[in-house]
Amino acid sequence: MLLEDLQNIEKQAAQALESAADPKALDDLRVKYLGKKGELTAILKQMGSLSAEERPKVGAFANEVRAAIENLIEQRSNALKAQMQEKKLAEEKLDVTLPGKAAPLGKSHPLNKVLDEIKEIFLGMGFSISEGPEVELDYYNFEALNIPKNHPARDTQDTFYIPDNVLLRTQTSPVQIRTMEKQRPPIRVIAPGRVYRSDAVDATHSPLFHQIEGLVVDKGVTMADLKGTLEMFVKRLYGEDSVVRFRPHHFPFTEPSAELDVQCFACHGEGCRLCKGEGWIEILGCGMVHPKVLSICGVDPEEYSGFAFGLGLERIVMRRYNIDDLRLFFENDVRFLGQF
Ligand code: 2NL
Repeated sequence: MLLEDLQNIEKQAAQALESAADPKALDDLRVKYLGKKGELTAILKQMGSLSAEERPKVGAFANEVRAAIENLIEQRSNALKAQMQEKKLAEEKLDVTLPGKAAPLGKSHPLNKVLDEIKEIFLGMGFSISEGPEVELDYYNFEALNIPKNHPARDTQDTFYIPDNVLLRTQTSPVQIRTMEKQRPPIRVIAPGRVYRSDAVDATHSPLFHQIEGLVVDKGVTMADLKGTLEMFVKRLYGEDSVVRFRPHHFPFTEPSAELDVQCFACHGEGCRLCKGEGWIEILGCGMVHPKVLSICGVDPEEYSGFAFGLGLERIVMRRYNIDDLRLFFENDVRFLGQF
């Protein structure tokens, strides 16, 4: 009787396991047949009523049935795992021959394109690139540059002042003043960056624009170094056949001071629309660093001398790409930016 029951349990278990669809169903069946309160255990509990002769036979058979069911569970479990793995692989199937999704590529801003070119030229001449704060102290923007208190550049009409001697820098010279304070000569740096002036926006004015300043300080630096370095810069930027001239000028922070013009590349000095009939195009301002400025920065003007220069980036880029309105640089219309 019990032997028959055991046989039935094995048969039922085998059938049920056959249709167990997932690990949870499989575990439920294991509990149902082999668990402490399971069907096999229930049979074993009835063995007390058996004769001493029958008991070992039923016991041995019960063990066989348990082993058989365990074996079936194991097999079913392996089959389920294999099935799930196959399903997972099918779901993750990837066609590596499909064409990829093209990422829309951005472009460098025209100001950055030309700035990168200018940086390369000066890096090639042994300069390094320095940056500094756009919110500056009055001291670094004006005072240390020997710009007197009554100088028109200091006018509140032109400069964005923030209370307590703080302002938005109107040139990148403060970066170079800070460099001289920190670093002993020889110094060869350029300082590109944003500068601010309180101007109304139109085709040629913007309250934010970009400047590149340069500074060289060492023993025995002369006007010849200034002229040679800046002429070489212009030739790298505009072509080796460019013709330059230096015109006397005045800046409070340099003495002597000059402006550098390049001969108009459209009319070769004849005078045309590009150079507004001048024959020459103004590129930058420059000069020998004023001894007062060196002293203020803790550099002994008896021992060292230097030259400095400054140029506006926007004007150079506008001429390069024939852009007639400064506002285009700052509106960030992709139809404009995509053209360079
Ligand atoms: C211009 C003229 C110039 C400088 C900038 C400078 C900086 C230091 C000391 C002396 Cl730390 N000078 N900078 C010198 C001459 C001209 O800029 O027209 N910029 C647009």
